[in-house]
Amino acid sequence: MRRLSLFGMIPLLLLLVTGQASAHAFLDHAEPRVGNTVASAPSEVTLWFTQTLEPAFSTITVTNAAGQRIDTGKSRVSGSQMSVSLRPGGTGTYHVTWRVLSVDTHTTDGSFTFKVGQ
Ligand SMILES: [Cu+2]
Repeated sequence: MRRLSLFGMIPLLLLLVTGQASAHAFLDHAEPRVGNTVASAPSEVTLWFTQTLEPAFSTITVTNAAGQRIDTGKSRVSGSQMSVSLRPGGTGTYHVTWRVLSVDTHTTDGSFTFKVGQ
């Protein structure tokens, strides 16, 4: 009986997850890729979202391993894509924090890391 009720829940959970993903702008993928290691410091970070963004209220902040902010502060939005240029930040773990307003007026945010060097 326990096993049956667990299987019964799976379609419901999938429905909830899918419904949420289509209702707001969530991070689809990024360059440099989430959690990845790149050989040299990138000159910009680009994020792709699941919905079209409102440029005025969408931002990316990037800090280097020393915690210094290395993004230029001017995020560029094109459709569901957003980029920001970076100053040289050296090696180590970079933190990317994003906050976006999608065209359906919902705000979402999140963060991830990638590594430079080693
Ligand atoms: Cu939404």
